[in-house]
Amino acid sequence: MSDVNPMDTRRFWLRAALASLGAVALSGCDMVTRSKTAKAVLSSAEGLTRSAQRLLLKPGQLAPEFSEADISPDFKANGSTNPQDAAYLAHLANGFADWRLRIDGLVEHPMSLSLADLKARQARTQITRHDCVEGWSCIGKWTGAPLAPLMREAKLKPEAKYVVFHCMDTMGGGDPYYESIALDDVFHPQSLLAYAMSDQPLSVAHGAPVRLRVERHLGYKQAKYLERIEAVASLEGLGGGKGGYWPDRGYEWYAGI
Ligand SMILES: Nc1nc2c(c(=O)[nH]1)N[C@H]1C(S)=C(S)[C@@H](COP(=O)(O)O)O[C@H]1N2
Ligand SMILES: [Mo]
Repeated sequence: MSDVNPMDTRRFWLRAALASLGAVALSGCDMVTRSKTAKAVLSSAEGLTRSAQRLLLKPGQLAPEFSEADISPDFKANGSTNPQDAAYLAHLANGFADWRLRIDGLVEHPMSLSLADLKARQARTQITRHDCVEGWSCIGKWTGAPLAPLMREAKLKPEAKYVVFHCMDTMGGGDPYYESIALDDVFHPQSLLAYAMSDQPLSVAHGAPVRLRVERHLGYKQAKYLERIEAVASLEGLGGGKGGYWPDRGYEWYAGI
């Protein structure tokens, strides 16, 4: 068994556990029941993953990429899918012409980028699998500006340890959605500021105008409706202090898969 990749073994174990909970097909994506048991299985797998991934993955290792034929016909939308926040609706109404993505915090050169600025940059397209912690997966095709060159241009100060993604949606008027990643993922080649899905401008449901793709992580890290990228030394002063909307509510911050 020495040539068996331990990650494959772990994935097999996870798949087997999920299959035993009863997998069903829905909307062209893999779906498992949203039972408490499914969530418990998934979150214990996340606990395993955090240490397993740190041991097994080299920092630049890529998430698997798929072919056009693998793309899910109907990629599920989840979480906020139609933000009603006034500022978001105003941006949507004028086609995001005045929308800017700010890059600030612990950087030497703060930036403010229009959608056209982002589209004028180097682009990358990747077909990857999105795994939601609720127990479904879809394969989608994303195009966007790689994060690494932008962050090199903004130039992190030495104290910067994390990058925080601030979103425009507030989940029904509550706390704004946000997420954060560490520097290995900031400079990972598959980390994208995605503005297109299946060669079309990103829909509102999937995060228009721009969302993060950080492919070695679970769905809730894939922050939609971006407006600001902030470099910070610590996650303590933000939101509930756990580095993200869902981590503040009990999910693992390190959502590696
Ligand atoms: N701003 C924002 N980003 C978000 C969410 C959200 O509610 N708001 N939900 C997260 C969750 S749990 C998942 S699974 C994915 C869903 O992305 P999709 O709608 O493109 O499938 O977005 C993530 N990013
Ligand atoms: Mo999710």
